[in-house]
Amino acid sequence: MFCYQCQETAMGTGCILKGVCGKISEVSNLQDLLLFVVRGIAVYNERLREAGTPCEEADKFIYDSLFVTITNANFSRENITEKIKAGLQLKRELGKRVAVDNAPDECLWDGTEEEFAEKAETVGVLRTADEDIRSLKELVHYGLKGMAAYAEHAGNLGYKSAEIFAFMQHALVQLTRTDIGVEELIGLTLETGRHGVTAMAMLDAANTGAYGNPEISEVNIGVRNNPGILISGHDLKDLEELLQQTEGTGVDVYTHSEMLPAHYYPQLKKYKHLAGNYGNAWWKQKEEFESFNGPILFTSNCIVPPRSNASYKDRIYVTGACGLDGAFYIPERKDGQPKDFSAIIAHAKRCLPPVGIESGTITGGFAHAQVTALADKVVEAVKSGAIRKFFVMAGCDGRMKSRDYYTEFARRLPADTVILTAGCAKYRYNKLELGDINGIPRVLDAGQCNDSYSLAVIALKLKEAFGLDDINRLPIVYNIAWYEQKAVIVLLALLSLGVKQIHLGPTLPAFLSPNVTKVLVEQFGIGGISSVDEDLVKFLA
Ligand code: SF4
Ligand code: SF3
Repeated sequence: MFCYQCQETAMGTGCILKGVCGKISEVSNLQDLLLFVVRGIAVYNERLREAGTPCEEADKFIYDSLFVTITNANFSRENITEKIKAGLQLKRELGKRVAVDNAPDECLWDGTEEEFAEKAETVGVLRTADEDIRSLKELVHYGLKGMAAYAEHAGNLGYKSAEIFAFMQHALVQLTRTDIGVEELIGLTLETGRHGVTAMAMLDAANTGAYGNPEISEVNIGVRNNPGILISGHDLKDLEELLQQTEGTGVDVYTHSEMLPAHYYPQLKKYKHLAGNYGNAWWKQKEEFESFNGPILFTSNCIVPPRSNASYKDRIYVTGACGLDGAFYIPERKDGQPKDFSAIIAHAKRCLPPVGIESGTITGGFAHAQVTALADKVVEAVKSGAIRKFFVMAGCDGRMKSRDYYTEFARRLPADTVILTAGCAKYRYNKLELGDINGIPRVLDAGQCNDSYSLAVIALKLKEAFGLDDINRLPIVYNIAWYEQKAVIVLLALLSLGVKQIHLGPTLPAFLSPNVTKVLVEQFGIGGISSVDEDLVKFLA
């Protein structure tokens, strides 16, 4: 195996024996093979689209499979093998509908399951010899994975975009080319960012269309005395259906990690048995799931495969793009019917209530509409000097000790600064007592990682309010923590909006070659982080 798609990659260079995330070599290779098949499907479907007859099943298969290969979503050998078989079948059918001249191996190869392992070893990241081409191809691939995740969540709410599907497939086709050069790939990277903005805007429209605009909300972080189901990941449709099916059953629903912002939506917070948020960011789940006592549902990343002796091992349910051997899989919706959560609800009823690990509340709900409603107050606070600077500290959390930097940085920011956040990065500082400025909390949580879109909208609104011609003249510093590939699409989206001087930590991506890093530094002023002391001086200057 060779995988270097996330921030925790082994030795900061690449996982080669087993993933730090727990992904075994065989599964990593199968994911590479799935992506190879997906690229072949994209070639056929692009031709069909040109002919005006794109295959919808292929659109869905492509974004779903990209999502499956995102860090910490799917660890199941069986599930990914089945997906490859389904992909090969789909590819055969598409091949009957359209001819492709000079078809790449991605189109031509059609092996049996016995041949998967051998083929998989030849189609991964290292298939590309040139390190800069490889770096840019993977950068685009990872951006597409993030975009696919957002397309899937929006799709679950009935929002689809032919433009996004066309772009994703166009980009995948470009990635099959062995003659593509650095300049073309840089152009493709920027285009990926532009379409990332569209995908995030679409998901924002889907979420707010279905559940209303997030509003300032207090979320309980303690527990009640009923059995509970803990729901993790990012899919709000799954949560809504679970809430509907648990209503009146005596089972409470708690959110975990990236599901926390569900509490900010009027149409989700109205459920009285949406009891609170349990625990912290994804990487703490091994200890926190023990004491939850009830079943846990993963609707997307981040899963940490449990230890063999974990008490909660038989309480894990997965759905959507998730996969974990030994976990109970809840099938997709069919014929417009909701998913069937009866098994997990019955399971919860047999369990003890959760044991509390915290108490009190946290506040969030500062997505773009809510912040816009407060715009006058915010602008006034900036003009009067009460707010000196905003720090966008969105992104991901992770288990590396070096991420203590973000807690320390937040703690030591002066009292006239405000943190704008989104994603699970917030768990590094959202329970600190950082106070408020004239009633504006010093940590404004816009939501999940995909709601980073809100932060961009807020920046554009502030630019307008201050009559500036350049988004980079706002008093905003970007100090972003990344981990997986959704952070990659967020980064590319911000670059496409013209945001410069983004600081990325705790380490720069291993998949950026020295030359590609140089381009990002020269063209966009991207930089890493250093010590809290140094960065505070530098960023406040
Ligand atoms: Fe390693 Fe990250 Fe890939 Fe997992 S996803 S195998 S930790 S680089
Ligand atoms: Fe977190 Fe996995 Fe990225 Fe959605 S849940 S931000 S890491």
